[in-house]
Amino acid sequence: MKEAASDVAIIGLPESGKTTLLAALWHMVREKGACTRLTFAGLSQGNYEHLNSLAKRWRSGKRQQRTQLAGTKAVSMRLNDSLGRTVEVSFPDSPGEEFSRMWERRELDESMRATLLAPAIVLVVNGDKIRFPAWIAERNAIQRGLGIPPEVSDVVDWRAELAPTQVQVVELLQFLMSGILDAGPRRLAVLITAWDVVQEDGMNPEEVLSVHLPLLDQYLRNGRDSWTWRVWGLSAQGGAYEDADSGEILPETEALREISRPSDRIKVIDGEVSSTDITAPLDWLIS
Ligand SMILES: Nc1nc2c(ncn2[C@@H]2O[C@H](COP(=O)(O)OP(=O)(O)OP(=O)(O)O)[C@@H](O)[C@H]2O)c(=O)[nH]1
Ligand SMILES: [Mg+2]
Repeated sequence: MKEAASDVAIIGLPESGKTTLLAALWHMVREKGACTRLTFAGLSQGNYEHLNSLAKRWRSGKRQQRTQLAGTKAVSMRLNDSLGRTVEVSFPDSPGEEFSRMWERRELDESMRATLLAPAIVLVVNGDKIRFPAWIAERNAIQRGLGIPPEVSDVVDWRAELAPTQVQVVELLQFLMSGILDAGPRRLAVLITAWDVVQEDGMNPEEVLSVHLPLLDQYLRNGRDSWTWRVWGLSAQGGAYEDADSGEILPETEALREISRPSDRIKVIDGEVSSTDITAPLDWLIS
């Protein structure tokens, strides 16, 4: 007999890799013979045409289009584990701006509220697009000291959207643990995406978290909020995609297209171990 469905919500700032993750996940769970811990049980929300077109783009090595506010297509799929338990995985598949807005204005879109009450969260952070802290006051002082007039200075006034990635992400997690979104203790899988780029530093995912996102690392380690968490590296593409709009051709993208089974492009890094099972973090979330 099946136990009650668990729920997982996927969240992440703009361009963190949510749609690419959805495309690769859809490909994997729909591909015959793919070896994944969780297998496809059904689609609760969303349509096959939309998902198939995301997966088709993914297979042909093309970047996903930026998710637009209008025409947002929420997706919920049911996956089964080996014990017959069902997990319902929900992608608001809203643009990341929706999550930025939560941090910038402390506003929450009503339609996202139910999804964000999920007992388990996947937080997607693009390891190739981490915005590091910049000491604006210091840079202003240096430019003034050098006599650079303000009109040619490259220092801009602070705006919430310019805050470092880790500040935005920690605030987002705190938001999920307070007020109307407080759903008690929860599980959290942090996925550091674009791992094919990040891996050049030679660190494992925990090390990347502590070196490149130390505020997030400390927030999670110190248990200020009740997250039971783990971190993975994820390359849902397997490598860099060329910018087709500018006519770019990248040997790296070509090489990816030549891999005979597209699912072999995927890398999921758990500590020092690499696999192609993109469902592994989801399986941990419900274990
Ligand atoms: N190198 C590399 N780049 C990736 C990978 N996954 C995603 N990206 C890139 O990251 C950027 C954002 O990916 P999306 O999947 O569109 O991100 P998103 O979170 O859906 O973005 P919004 O919908 O705009 O919020 C794109 O330029 C992708 O090509 C990866 O595994 N490797
Ligand atoms: Mg998207």
